[in-house]
This record gives sequence, structure tokens and C-alpha cells, in this order.
Amino acid sequence: MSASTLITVATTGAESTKQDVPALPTTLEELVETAQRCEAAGAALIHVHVRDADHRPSLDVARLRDTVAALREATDLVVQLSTGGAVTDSFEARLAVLDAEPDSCSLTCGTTNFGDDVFLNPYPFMRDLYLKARERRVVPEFELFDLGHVHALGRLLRECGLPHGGAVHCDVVLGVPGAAPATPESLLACVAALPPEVTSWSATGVGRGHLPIMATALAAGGHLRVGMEDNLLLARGVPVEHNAQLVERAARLAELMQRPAMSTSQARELLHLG
Ligand code: KMH
Ligand code: ZN
Repeated sequence: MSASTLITVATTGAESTKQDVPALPTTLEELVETAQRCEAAGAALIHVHVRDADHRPSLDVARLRDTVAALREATDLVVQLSTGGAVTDSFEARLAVLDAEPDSCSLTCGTTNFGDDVFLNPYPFMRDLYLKARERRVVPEFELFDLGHVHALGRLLRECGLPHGGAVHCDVVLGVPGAAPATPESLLACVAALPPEVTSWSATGVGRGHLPIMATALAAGGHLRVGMEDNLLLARGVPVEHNAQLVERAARLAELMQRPAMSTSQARELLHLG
């Protein structure tokens, strides 16, 4: 079991609107300020979705490049761009995210119902994204929303070999409406089925399941992802005002479990980033 805990912060996502959630960091200035406070609170990796001037989700490559550069300038966080984007984004636009040259990218291992929508990730797209990430020397983080995604990850690794750097890090995302629920049982079933190539894993609970998922992940040797992409309430009726609150709580729990938050350099070692 890793002696320390990688804390990833997923600050923004593509689903909540600025109008509904004014505290959501949607401008570059807000994102950089958020990243700095989250790094100080114990985060080592930032999962990024960018927004356009109207606060709408965007996969514009110039905007993504500027964001990567600004985050590198202002923090030492590992910068991960979402290739999931929004459910309306094309495969082409999602593949082009890699042209912004992040350290890491998300790679979801299967199609899933996503509320009333469908988040499309057919196997040939997963493979194209995986091969392009390796060619661009970007380290993928495999997003697993369901037990079937865990098996699809195994197929990808068997058929295509290891990713750039050789580390295989995945994030079990539970509680998406339409996918596996955010329960300790789901998390442990997914973890038990992880392919042998996996070198580390984290877990995310969407919505109110985030606390039991965090506690289970820490107890089972996993790492943590928190943030306003996944959860907008600190407790019933108490909105999150800043992503750093969620990171601070995760870091406190990790410390109590005697697996304190890892530094950004430890995160780079874990993920085999140069
Ligand atoms: N916004 C979701 C459709 C990812 O970042 O890779 C996809 C998502 C996963 O958030
Ligand atoms: Zn995301």
C-alpha cells in the first residue's frame, strides 16, 4: 500500500453552469487561483475542463494550450486535460485535446449512460486516443465508471501494450447516474478486477457518495479524486464555496489514515512522468 496519497482535484467539469454555480472556476484566472490554493491544501494533480468566454465547456486547442501553460507557470501540479469533454463533443475534438501537450489525459474505458445522455467511448475510439497519447508522450489516466470498463482496460493493455512511461494509473468513478453506484461494494468489486498491469488507482464518488468512497479508497490502498466536477455540496445543504475545501478535507482524512497527501514530485514518480 502506498505510504502517501495522491490527491487529484477535478475543479470544474463540463456539466454545471456558471449561472447555477457561481463558485465554479470557469475563467483562466479563477482556475489558476483555484489550482494554487488546492496545491497548498495537498493536491498534486489537477484534472482540467476549460470553458469559453461565455463559461461554456470548450475543447478549443489554443485555449487548452494557454491553460496548460498558465497552470505550469503558477503551480507544480501535474496537469491533466479531460478528453471526455462534454457529452456533445465529437471524437475528433476529443482526440485533438492531446495537441495541447498536457502531462496527462483522462481516457474513459467504455460507453455509459450519463443522466439522460450517453457518454460515448467505443473501443476503437479508446484505442485511437490511447495510441495518440503514447505517441505524444502523454500519460493516460483510465476512467472506470463500471465493472465492464475495468475489463475493457484489460483488453486495451493486452492488445496495445503499456502507456508512455509504463505506469498504469486509473480512477474508479462511481455514482454517475446510469453507471455503477458510489458504494464501497462497487469500489471493491472494481478494484478486485483491475488488470495486473495497473500500478496505482484512485477513486471518485459523485455526489453524496464521495465520503464513503474516499474512506473506502484510503482503507483499501487507493488514492483520491475530489472537486466540484463531482460534488457541489460539503454536507447536506452546505454548498462548496471553493475546491480547496474538498482538497483540505481529503488531506485531513488521508493524514488521519496515516497516508498523508503526496507532494507533486512524489506524484510525478508514481505516474512515471519525466
Ligand atoms: N464530462 C463527462 C461527459 C473526463 O473528464 O474524461 C466526461 C468526463 C470524463 O468528465
Ligand atoms: Zn472530467
